[in-house]
Amino acid sequence: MTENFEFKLLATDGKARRGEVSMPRGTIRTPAFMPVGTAGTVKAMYLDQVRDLGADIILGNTYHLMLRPGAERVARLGGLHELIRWQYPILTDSGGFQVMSLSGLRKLDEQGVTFKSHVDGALHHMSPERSIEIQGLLGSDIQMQLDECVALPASPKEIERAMEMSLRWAERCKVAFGDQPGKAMFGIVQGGDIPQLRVRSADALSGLGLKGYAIGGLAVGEPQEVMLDMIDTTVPHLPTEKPRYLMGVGTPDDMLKSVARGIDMFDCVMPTRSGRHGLAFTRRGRINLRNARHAEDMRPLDEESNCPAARDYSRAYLHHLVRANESLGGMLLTWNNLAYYQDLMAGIRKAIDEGRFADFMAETQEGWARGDI
Ligand code: PRF
Repeated sequence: MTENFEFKLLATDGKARRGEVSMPRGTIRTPAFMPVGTAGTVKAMYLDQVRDLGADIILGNTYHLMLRPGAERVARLGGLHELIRWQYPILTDSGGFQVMSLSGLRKLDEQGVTFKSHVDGALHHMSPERSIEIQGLLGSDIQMQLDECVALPASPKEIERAMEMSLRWAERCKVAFGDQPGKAMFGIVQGGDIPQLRVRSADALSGLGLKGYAIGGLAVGEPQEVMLDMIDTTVPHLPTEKPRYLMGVGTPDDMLKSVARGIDMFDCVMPTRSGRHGLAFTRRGRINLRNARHAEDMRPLDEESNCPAARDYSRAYLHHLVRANESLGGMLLTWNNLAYYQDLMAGIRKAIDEGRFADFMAETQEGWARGDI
């Protein structure tokens, strides 16, 4: 552990990177998956469990926490770490993306975004400076710039306007964040599905000398191939010695293919949200526990897993819990899914260390394709 925010590259295998992000609250082994703890909870999980599965960092959301319980209140209560009882690093998303996907009525201009709360309908304004202030009040270790993410497909003009404004907001966020040695503020590359705009965004952000760089505006409606092309276009324009975070991605397959292209960090609601909806991720692919074929299947999800949810409960029972809408169904499947995601990342890190990432990726994909019956 260190007083400063540092990124060390430990090994590379092709474009895949194995590294460590160190900061006062802990070290993040990369490639890393960050479970999403939107509103101060990784839904349906105890944080002790999340930690035990191998999470070095979790994500929180500015948008949700500013509305409820409120950023100033969280600060009075001792900060987010203290409130939720998680002493390790927390990354907070800046709010812009959630405003666009969740809030009612909203207006976006150079000054920031004005929006109606999805909680009580109250009007709020968030500028780039206020987003950074809120993330500071929460006590976030890795803060994200305020950006505008455009859903695809979109017109080139619209994509360019949002990307250029996000760049100006990055500069304002950098000034607002100032110099905080043990913490970091990451910039976010935008530019939709247009290579020249991605390059322009990555070059300009790199010029700001930030401590880390995210790629945003992907997994927003485009085919996987387009997302991968945009990663290939962007990565060479980001500094080698800084961590790279692909926001809101993804499926296990998305993560393997993105690590192969030089991505270090991921977050996604997929393992938690789809767990609550009855979907299990396993070494043999996805299993939808709602399906009637599991009703009398006494096999566990994966008898070789270290996770009790995968190893000790029958598919018949999980099927029953999901069909009966019992909380335990969502809890067990979320546990299984986060265990699977963290085990996958651990496998990826080990493979890169040993210089066999390409083989690991092929074997993992073969396992999914083989299926489980
Ligand atoms: N910007 C921010 N958060 C995000 C995204 C983005 O573009 C995405 C896109 N996949 C997920 N979360 N600030």
